[in-house]
Amino acid sequence: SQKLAVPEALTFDDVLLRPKESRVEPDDADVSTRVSKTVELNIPVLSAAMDTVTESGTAIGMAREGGLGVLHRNMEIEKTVTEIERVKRADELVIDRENVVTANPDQTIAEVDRMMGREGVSGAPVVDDDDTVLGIISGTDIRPFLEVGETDHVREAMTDEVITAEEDINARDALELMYEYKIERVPIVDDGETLVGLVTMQGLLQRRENQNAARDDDGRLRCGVAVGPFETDRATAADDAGADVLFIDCAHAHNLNVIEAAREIKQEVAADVVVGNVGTTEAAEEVVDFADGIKVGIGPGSICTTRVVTGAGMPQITAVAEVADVAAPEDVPVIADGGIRYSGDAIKAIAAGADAVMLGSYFAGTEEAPGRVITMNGKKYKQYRGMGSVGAMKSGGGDRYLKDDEDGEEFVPEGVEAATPYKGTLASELHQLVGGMRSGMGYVGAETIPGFKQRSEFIRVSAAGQTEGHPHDVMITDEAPNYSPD
Ligand code: RVP
Repeated sequence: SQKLAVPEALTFDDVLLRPKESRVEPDDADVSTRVSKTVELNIPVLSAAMDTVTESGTAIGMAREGGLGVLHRNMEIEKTVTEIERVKRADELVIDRENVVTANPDQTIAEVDRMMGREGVSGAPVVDDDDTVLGIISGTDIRPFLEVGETDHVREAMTDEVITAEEDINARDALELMYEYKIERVPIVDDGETLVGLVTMQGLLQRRENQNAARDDDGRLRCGVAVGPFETDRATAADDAGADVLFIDCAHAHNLNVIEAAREIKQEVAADVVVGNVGTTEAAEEVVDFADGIKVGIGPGSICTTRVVTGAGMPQITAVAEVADVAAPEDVPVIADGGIRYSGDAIKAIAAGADAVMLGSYFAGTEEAPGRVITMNGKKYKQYRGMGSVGAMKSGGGDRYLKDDEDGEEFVPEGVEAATPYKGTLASELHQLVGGMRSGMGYVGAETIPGFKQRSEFIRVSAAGQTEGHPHDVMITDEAPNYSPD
């Protein structure tokens, strides 16, 4: 039958990269990339928009390492806005007035000591009721008073010759001031006296440590945000709050209503708009004219049951390649979303044509991911669930899978709820992931991501070849940081 003359589609385990002549050492591989038309990253990695993966903690960690976190949308719009603000403020040079902890000249030493402890700061500008800067008080100022004069006032203990700066100060000048006057914080003032912000040594050092961070033109961390295709309100609120990239969050974006709605959102916002998920040439052709990026993945996710529940899906290597064939000539970046278990999968996705990869399960076990650590049989885990699982849909994400009935009782889920081993910090996970990808570039002899996409070639792996590729015929005695047997 004609019906059975079907094409073959491939996924990660079906292929390997053909090793090629190389002079590229992994450390020399440049992994910077574009996630959308105007947003560049220093590593080609995104964390998934899932309520057990990305809130502001993960997003801050991702951006500091050079990647991008995409905030999930199982939250009120107001919370989306505060989460974006947290990311945007995290490494800001000048802390805004409303976030500066200040002291009052009439507070006692004991009071100000308690307040600084509570707020987690080691010093504070002293201001009067009109926010005029009168002095600055720090732990070192109050220590001599603490034993003898706890009831003395801040006014007596503070340093009243304050070094201040104007709002347009840059990082280098701020650091110079601090070294010159041996101070830890510089109040930022308007008209020479009114407090409008604060620069701290701690904040400056933090920024220095994250040389590779993904930042916007104002030096703030990059932040991605998932929005439903019909959530124009969330899209415009996120855009106003400073989101860099909006991700139209839909399990099947090759739905004409979804595409129309996504086009409307694109008209409304300044941020880049990534459209997804799709997995075919035909879907890519429908969106390539307006999307700033296209996200690929129909059913590859570790917690995803779309393929078994609906019978539909596309093995991920073929899906990425089909979309990239349409997107690349139009200069639209492609993101491979889901199914990545190892660094090798991630670099294979890039070889297939992706500019960046998105992962959920890989990061769900990190400290930064939302949720508590749970202990089962003496081992530590964190919860990880599909956004199309019953649990996630009950807390608001139902429309991604368009399955909730009127009263939300009879979900037909397309995801499961699970636990994933607890893994430690996001930075160490990213180190392994990106390190493995760099090594893959070394094996292929490519120094950049675009070069790698050009130069890489796949070979097809048999079942026997697949077995050979994993540790075999041995009993693993020590856990490797980047490999665990399935
Ligand atoms: P993985 O990295 O394999 O854990 O996959 C994560 C991806 O799975 C997400 O970015 C999303 O595209 C998809 N997902 C999220 N929820 C569900 C579901 O419930 N089916 N799928």
